[in-house]
Amino acid sequence: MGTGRFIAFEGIEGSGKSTQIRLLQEWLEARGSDVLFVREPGGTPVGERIRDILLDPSLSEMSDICEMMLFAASRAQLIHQKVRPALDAGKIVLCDRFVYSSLAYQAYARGLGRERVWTTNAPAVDSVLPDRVVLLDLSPTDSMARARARGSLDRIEAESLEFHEAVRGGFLREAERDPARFLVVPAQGEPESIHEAIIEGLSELFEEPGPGSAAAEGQSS
Ligand code: T5A
Repeated sequence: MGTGRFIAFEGIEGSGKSTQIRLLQEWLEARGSDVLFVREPGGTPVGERIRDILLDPSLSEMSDICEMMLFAASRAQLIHQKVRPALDAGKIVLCDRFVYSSLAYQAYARGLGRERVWTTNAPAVDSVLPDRVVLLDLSPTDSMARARARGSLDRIEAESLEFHEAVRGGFLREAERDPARFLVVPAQGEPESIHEAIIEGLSELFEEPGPGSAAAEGQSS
């Protein structure tokens, strides 16, 4: 992978991912960073068409396996067309959801199993894993209240409270498996204070290499 930085935001619906990504992007750009924002499913012309199918409430007959593969297909195109080139160009990529959403929703909540979902996604991810994953943790009751306040629910938002509990549990299990990669941030409270917690949690990713450090001298120790 290139010299850029890859940060994924995860969490149940309405946990504030878009809000926090926007705040982080503004903060990074004010410091002169070159930032690419992408979202899943979607983020490319191919992926946005797949997104329309995935979220269409009229397609309730969609099988769980079909759903898993469509998310992976959108992801494959995003990595190929946007994420890998941006990382190779040294950009900071902020991604609204990534493969951990497939683990939480399809492996845990749908019950397809972690190994099957991971194996299906391996060629899509193509070894491009985020440097850090910001998990915005919110209760499903609060999440659904925020989603309903915005209007009609999409195909996945319309699932039961138990489903969304299982999704939240799935994310927390993934965070426990990989604590060095995950930053778990409570998603209650003012957006600005959540933003500050994220900046603090990610600070080592944005530290400038000091003069004389290995990174500054181009060494790869
Ligand atoms: N999915 C996705 C899978 O099943 N498998 C996969 O592999 C992938 C990639 C995507 C759906 O697909 C599923 C998951 C999803 O069901 P989406 O429309 O992209 O659908 O859904 P979300 O990513 O969940 O997007 P949302 O917009 O619903 O949630 P966000 O981005 O987390 O939240 P945000 O920032 O838009 O905020 C939601 C509302 O809450 C308010 C905002 O103003 C907004 O109204 N808000 C706050 N309110 C109070 N306090 C705060 N701190 C707040 N922060 C934001």
